[in-house]
Order: sequence, then C-alpha cells, then structure tokens
Amino acid sequence: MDSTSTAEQSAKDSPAEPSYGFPAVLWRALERHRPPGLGRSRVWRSPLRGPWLTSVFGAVLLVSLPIVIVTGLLSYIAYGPQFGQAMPAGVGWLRLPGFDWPAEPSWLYRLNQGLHVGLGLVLIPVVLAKLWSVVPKLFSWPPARSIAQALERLSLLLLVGGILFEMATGLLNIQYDYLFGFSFYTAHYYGGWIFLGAFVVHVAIKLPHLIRALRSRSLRTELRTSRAETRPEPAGSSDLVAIDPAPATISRRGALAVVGGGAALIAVITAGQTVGGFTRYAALLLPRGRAPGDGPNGFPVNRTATAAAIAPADTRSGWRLTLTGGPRPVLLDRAALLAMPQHTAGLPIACVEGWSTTQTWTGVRLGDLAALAGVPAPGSTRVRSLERAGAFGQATLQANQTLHPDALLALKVNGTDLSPDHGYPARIIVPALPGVHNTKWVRSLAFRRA
Ligand SMILES: Nc1nc2c(c(=O)[nH]1)N[C@H]1C(S)=C(S)[C@@H](COP(=O)(O)O)O[C@H]1N2
Ligand SMILES: [Mo]
Repeated sequence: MDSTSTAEQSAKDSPAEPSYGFPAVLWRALERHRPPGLGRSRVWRSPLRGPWLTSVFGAVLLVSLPIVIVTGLLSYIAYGPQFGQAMPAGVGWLRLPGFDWPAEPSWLYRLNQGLHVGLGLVLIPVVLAKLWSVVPKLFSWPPARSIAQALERLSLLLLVGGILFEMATGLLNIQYDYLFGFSFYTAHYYGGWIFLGAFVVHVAIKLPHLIRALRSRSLRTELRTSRAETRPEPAGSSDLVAIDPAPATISRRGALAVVGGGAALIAVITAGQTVGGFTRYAALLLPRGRAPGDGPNGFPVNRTATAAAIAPADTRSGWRLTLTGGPRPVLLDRAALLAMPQHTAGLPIACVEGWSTTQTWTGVRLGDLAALAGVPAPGSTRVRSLERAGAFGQATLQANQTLHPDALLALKVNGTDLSPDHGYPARIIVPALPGVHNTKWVRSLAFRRA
C-alpha cells in the first residue's frame, strides 16, 4: 500500500510534458517566472525559418570557417613566434607547434592571408543569415531543459560572441590598421581560440541534425520554388519553424540569392587588394590595399616615410649599412652595395591585413651580405631600421629566409630607385615573408651564428 501511494504521488508530480532532465521543481519555477515576451514567441513568423535553411548556411560555414581558422593560426606561426615577434608573444599552453615558415613558394603568405581576410569578409553575410535563421532560439524559455542543453547553450554564447568579435576586430583592423596598437592581435588571437573551441563543440553536437535536415529537402527543388509556392518546413520538425507562419515575402531561393549576392559583392570589393591591376580600384574595403599612384613606385604603401618619422637627411649620402656578427663590423654605403652582384626577383609584399602587391625588386642577396660579414651560414638575421620606434623598426629572419636566393636587400624596384615611402635607401624583401617583416629604411643587419 505504501509503495502504491508513492507511485501515485510521483505520477502526479511528473509534468505532463516530457521529462526535461532538470528536477521538476526547477522546471516549473522557470516556467512560472517566464520573462515577458519570451517563450516560443509568435513574433518570429518567417515561413523560411527551419532546420533546412539553417543547415544550408551551416554547411557553407562548416566547410569554409576551418580555412579561416587554420590560415589565422598559420599566420601566427609565419610571424616567427620563436623570435618573440608574433603577437601576443607569450601564449602559455596555447603555444602552437613551432616550425620554420617556408620561404617557398613566394606567394605562400599572400595566399594564406588572402584566404584568411578575404574569406573572413565574404562569410559575414552568411554568418548574419545563419544568426537570423536561429534568432527565435535566443528567446526560447526556459533557457535550457537539461544540464546538457544548458552547456550547449553556453557554448552557443561563446560561438556567436566569438565569431562576431573576430569579425568585428578583423574588420576594424584592416580599416584602421594599428588603431588599437598591438592589443588587436592579442584580442583577435584569444578570441580565435575561444571561437575554435565553441565551433568544435557545436559541430560535434549539430552535425547529425545538419545532415538530416539537408536530406529533408532537395536544394534543386528549392531553387525552382517561387515565392508564391514557398511553404514553411513541417511544423514540429524543429522549434526553428514558426508557430504562426506569415505568408512568404521571399522564396528560399531568393533568400539564398540575397546572401550569396552579398558575399559576391564583398568578394568584388575585396579581391582587388590582392589580385591587383584595375581591380584594385574596387578594393573599397581595404584603404591600404589601394595604390597611391602610377609609375614604378605606384603600389600600396603601408606607412609613409613621414609617418614613420624618417629624417630625409639620414637616408642621403651619410647613410651606411652596418653588418655585424663576424670578426668586425662591415660598413657599406649605397654605392658599395650597388657595386656588389645585383639580383632581380618578382616578389609579393603580403600584408597581414590581406592586401598584397607583386613587384620586381633588385638588390643584393642577403646571403652575399652574410658571407661578406663573415657569417656565411647564419642561424638567424636581426634587421634594424632607421625607424626606431615601435615594432616595425626591427625584424628577425630565419636561416632559410636569409639564405633563399631571392631574399634581398632591395635597392631598386621596377628598375628605379626605391621611393622614400618604399624604404629608400634599402629595404628587406624575402619570399613568403609576412609583409611587416620586409623592413624599410634598413640601417643594420646582425647575422647570428647557427
Ligand atoms: N621600417 C618599417 N618597415 C616596414 C613598415 C613600417 O611601417 N616601417 N611597414 C611594414 C608593413 S606592415 C608592410 S605590409 C610593408 C609594406 O611595404 P610598402 O609600404 O612598401 O608597400 O612594409 C613593412 N615594412
Ligand atoms: Mo603590413
């Protein structure tokens, strides 16, 4: 008799709805304290929302975001964390497996950064569309039905916050460059890891749903369905589907075209920054990716000589290049450098901001200068600029970067002397090196033994 009454009691206690994993008391309390306006709101009425549409956007991001993530991490390695010149310098246990960044092919960093920045920008409309497609979930109440779901929703916070943060900081950086000094890199780097973690969790949880949803409708059929024929996905298939759907104001085909068109537009106003030629005039999203004028020195300038506070007098006849690391320092003026064997190479400058430009450079091989200094096989090379302030004034090159046959101390570009803005009297130009380490207005090279 005792056992019967207990059973009856618990039958009354358990809610009519499915068991939610939380103790029933907690569940009911949450239900009772529903904030106004929350719940499966009838506000979200688009008949387009549903697991299929969300999964189409999700599938696009699933294949493309890993490229943005990996190129981002590779860019960090390309900066040379082994020399403490990647930002942030100390990353604790997040330290990536270090390796010498290759000096071949010469377009390696150009491709890496073009993909990272270009794809990152192009995906903005897709990310926004995906967020739009799941926005009702943001307002669902109770916020979670089980511990597992609570954790999942927490990961969503990091996922959504992470991607918006990365896109906003990335966008601001390419627009205003070093507006926030170097803290941009630190923020973008840690933000990237937070996003990466949340992304992995999200994919692990959602992949089966994504596959099922993609199979539930045929893309081909959707692309043939007009607005008038557009119907909501089956009610009850997911809480993404509107309870009280309004008539369609656009077809799914139309929605995909708007998002795809937005992405294509961004591609058009971005690609010119690295493709070059006349397309550069369309590189509206990247002020620095645009050329300042015509002529041999008419290609983008990151920072002008004036902005870098280079005194013209210091670059004229009194200028000397100092080579150290050997038995005694070697001093060379520009005439002495021009009297050495000259080598010409077509090499890109590829900025971390995504823009790049390929020019024909002429100058002395770094390997020849190392030999002249008495260190024919240096382990690394420390480059210093006349510019003393900030992180631009110096860079360290790896052995493979110093000894590559196309690695130059350039004196000329496209057959004429470097302009003051491009680093006269001499600048570094090394294949596949991140743009920032192609130091302008070079003052000294310190070769370090291996
Ligand atoms: N001394 C010095 N070198 C520098 C810079 C600088 O500001 N100062 N800018 C760097 C960056 S970030 C890039 S992308 C390239 C740009 O070279 P450019 O201005 O000749 O196109 O130069 C690099 N070398
Ligand atoms: Mo740069």
